[in-house]
Amino acid sequence: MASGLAEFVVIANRLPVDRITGPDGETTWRKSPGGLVTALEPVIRRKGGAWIGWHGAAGEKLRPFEHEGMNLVPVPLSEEEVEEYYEGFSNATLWPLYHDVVAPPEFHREWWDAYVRVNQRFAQKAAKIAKKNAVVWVQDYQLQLVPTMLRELRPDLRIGFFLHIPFPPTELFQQLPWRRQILEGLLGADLVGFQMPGAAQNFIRLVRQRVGHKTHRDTVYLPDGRTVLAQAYPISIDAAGFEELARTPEVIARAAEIRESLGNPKVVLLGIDRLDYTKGLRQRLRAFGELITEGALDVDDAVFIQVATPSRERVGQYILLRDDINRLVGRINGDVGRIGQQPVTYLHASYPREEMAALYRAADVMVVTPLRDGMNLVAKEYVACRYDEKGALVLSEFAGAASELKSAYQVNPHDINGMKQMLLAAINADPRENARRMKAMRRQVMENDIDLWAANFLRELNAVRDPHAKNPRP
Ligand code: GDG
Repeated sequence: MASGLAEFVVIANRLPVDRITGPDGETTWRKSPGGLVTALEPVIRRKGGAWIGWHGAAGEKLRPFEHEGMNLVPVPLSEEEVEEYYEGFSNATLWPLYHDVVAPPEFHREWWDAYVRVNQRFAQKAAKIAKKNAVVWVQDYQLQLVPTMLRELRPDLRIGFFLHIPFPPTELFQQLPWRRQILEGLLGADLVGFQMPGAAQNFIRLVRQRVGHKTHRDTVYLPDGRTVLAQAYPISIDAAGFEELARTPEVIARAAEIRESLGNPKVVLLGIDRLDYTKGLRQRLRAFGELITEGALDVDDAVFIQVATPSRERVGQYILLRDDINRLVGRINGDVGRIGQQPVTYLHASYPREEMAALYRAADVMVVTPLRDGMNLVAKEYVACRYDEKGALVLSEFAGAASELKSAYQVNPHDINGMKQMLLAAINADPRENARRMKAMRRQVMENDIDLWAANFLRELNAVRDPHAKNPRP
């Protein structure tokens, strides 16, 4: 991508492609699955935009390249930066801090230094490729300093930021030794988007208390006359795409095959998560295990499939969690299983989208029980795949999705007894009751898809006008 040409720039920790090596040793790029890419790709194509991100290999420098009509601009990270900026500050400091401290965050000054350095690198790349007055959209917690760094380099740009994870209340955020710098970093944006209105309010309150700027409702008034809007944009999925996939004969056949291979049990329960301590895997498996031990569910009748996609495998808390879940699954299967009858089918692996759709179709009860989650797309994907209006969703009230999916069987994942009751309620409900709930949830998910999410955010970002700007935009 030539300098100064992009009218629209997305900045994210990762590029939207994965490198794959063919049988002949040739490497090519493949678009990574995920709603964000699906939503932003058409905008990037239409506007001749670019995506800036790390390409996934430490220590390697790559030139910008084009992939399926998108200009991709790789940002290099050294081995040490991956450890300190990505695994360290992003995933062992910010991630647990922003998720209610469900694991203790670690604070290390060298990690912070790497975070600043890498954020600066991303900002410099964007400053170089963005056209005059271009729109730049920065994504997520790894890049919270980029908005201000970029504004300093390029005051002409219109800058948006979206946080995919929760934004914590003051009481937790203030643990961060660099709390003020993070707030000031975000304030470089014209529009700061969050999943939930409560997160936007947390941010506004912190800016008032910690930085001392004047605020009113969703607006921050900066001393230089600029304003920053903080609003909620609950993210969604490519809902029609998921439904279409779930309707294919291959997926329908595969769903039947999955049930068959489990011995056609009466009830299939399903969990699909990245293997992460925020997802409440332990609580959900314990609840299910107890239902079997106590005889409320029969091991001949009920099977729990848990897919745990490998994630952040070099971060300490994730290594501990993996052992913990292995042990728990082993204990449940050992205690209550019989020959040929394992109550929990545990899969520590990742699967293609088709297999995910087949699993969603095969599941009578989808169990989504995070202790804290920005949104949770798995819950929405399940709903999108159930055009047959069958199946039930058990959903944690601590997932952002809970405020939209009101007809789910909502649970407090810390309350194991409550969760057991709700699992039984979902399993034993009259199918008409479950159809009623599913219909209501489908209305929500099918109407509010990822395209609408991106369009809403970008419309607001384009509408942001600064009455006091020294160089008002044309
Ligand atoms: C963060 C926030 C927020 C999972 N395993 C496989 C696979 N997946 C896909 C799912 C889903 C996505 O990964 C996971 O999204 P979630 O929203 O459930 O959770 P996080 O990864 O924690 O995402 C979250 C999200 O950002 C978006 O803003 O909702 O709150 O934490 O799409 O389908 N996909 C494939 N194979 C797998 O094995 N193909």
